[in-house]
Amino acid sequence: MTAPRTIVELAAEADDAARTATAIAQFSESQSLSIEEAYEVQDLSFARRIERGEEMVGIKMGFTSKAKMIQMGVEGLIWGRLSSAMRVVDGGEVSLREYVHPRVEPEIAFIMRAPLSGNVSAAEAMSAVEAVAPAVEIIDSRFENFKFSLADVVADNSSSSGFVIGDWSDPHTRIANLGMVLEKDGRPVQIGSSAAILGDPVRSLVEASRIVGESGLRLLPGWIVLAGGATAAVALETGSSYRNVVEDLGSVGFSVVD
Ligand code: OOG
Ligand code: MG
Repeated sequence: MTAPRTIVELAAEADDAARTATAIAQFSESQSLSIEEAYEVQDLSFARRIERGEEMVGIKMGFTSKAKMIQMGVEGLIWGRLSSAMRVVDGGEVSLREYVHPRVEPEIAFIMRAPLSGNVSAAEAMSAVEAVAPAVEIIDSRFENFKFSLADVVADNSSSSGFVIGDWSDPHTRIANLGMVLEKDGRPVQIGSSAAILGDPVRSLVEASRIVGESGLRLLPGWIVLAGGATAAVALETGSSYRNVVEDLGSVGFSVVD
């Protein structure tokens, strides 16, 4: 038996895998990892990005819809950290070479106006929001075959790897039940509603406030919060383009080059 790797070693492994787009074995296959330890791995792994000059620009919520939990076979709300280097401009291009096995999912994004942390009501959460927008998240598990336990995925920064934000709308725009269509090359490949995200994406923001509060953090002004995929995620293919078309909010997307 080899000794279990330390949190620092796991953080380095997760970060190297993401940086070099190389698949690794699930941590939980060779050692036990609590959810708390997994967030420590995420924290230290993200700190390596900061050391390389990336900036923390927000957070993403995960498994806020049934569709996502069913697709991945994992349950429990999770969160991950977004960095400046993960942002892709609306209409931009991504290269498959930068990822292991990337997928795209349709989301709703918030941008914060005021700090938020701990237990808040939906009204309190929304009063801290500057604007809302349609978004797509590019997720990429660093684990082989996109398979993981809840602790594994948390340690892997909840599969965060890219995100694209569309035009911002007034925060008073009703977002509780908007039609969302993920298109591939102009054809629908996933159809859903913002109501799939915890019944209303604002509940995801309420959960984000609570969950980061538990880690002693606050959502900061200017930060982006991704509410979570409304449908199952779709694998990216070279030469294709993807758009999330959201009723009343507009659309956002990108295309994939080799
Ligand atoms: C984990 C990330 C989940 C979401 O929106 O639910 C997520 C994964 O599916 O790899 O981003
Ligand atoms: Mg997501």
